[in-house]
Amino acid sequence: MLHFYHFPGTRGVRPIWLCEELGISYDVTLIDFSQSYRATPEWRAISPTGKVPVMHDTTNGSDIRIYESGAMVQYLLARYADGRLQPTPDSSDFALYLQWCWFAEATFARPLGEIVNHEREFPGTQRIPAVVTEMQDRAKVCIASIEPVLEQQDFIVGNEFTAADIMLGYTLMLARKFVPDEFPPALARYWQRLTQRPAWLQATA
Ligand SMILES: N[C@@H](CCC(=O)N[C@@H](CS)C(=O)NCC(=O)O)C(=O)O
Repeated sequence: MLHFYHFPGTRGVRPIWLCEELGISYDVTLIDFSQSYRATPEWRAISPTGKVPVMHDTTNGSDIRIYESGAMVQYLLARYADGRLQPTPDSSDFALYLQWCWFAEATFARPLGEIVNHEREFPGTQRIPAVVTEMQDRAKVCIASIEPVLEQQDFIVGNEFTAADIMLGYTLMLARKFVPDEFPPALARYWQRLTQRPAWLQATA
């Protein structure tokens, strides 16, 4: 059985959405997302950095526990997807598939996550608007970089939905929240395409 420690609206959406797309069963423990709970020895024993998500796989007697949402996506694809939702390594799309998976978390989600942290650590009048604007600008560069790609195709790697769309879809959820501008047209259509998928609706319910 697959088990996720999760909190709604956070990166656990990615592996849960993937399970929904693949028809894999799983269960979820919703954790107390307060900083005080996440600092407890009990939670730090499960998640040493205090973050979510954490995945625990006990399928067939295994006892595998990991954090990092992208690693969970990769693991689930390798173990349980039978080749679905990712191009094969010999395909010409494979390198771009990897690029977009990493871009979603390492480059695009980074300034957005820092906005979350800034708002938490510097609430109210302590908030430094210029710092937030600089982080929003970095996210806007990412948005501008994917718009021409999505003008040419339905999904980020081509016309087929892949797990790179799952990686990016969650980041777009953050961008919607923390970047005030509307998405440009092709990205807005892509966002609609993603958020109409039954698996997305289930994962974010
Ligand atoms: N790269 C990690 C990031 C994990 C992460 O930052 N999780 C956020 C929620 S989406 C969190 O727990 N934030 C609380 C904190 O940073 O203390 C992943 O993809 O799993």
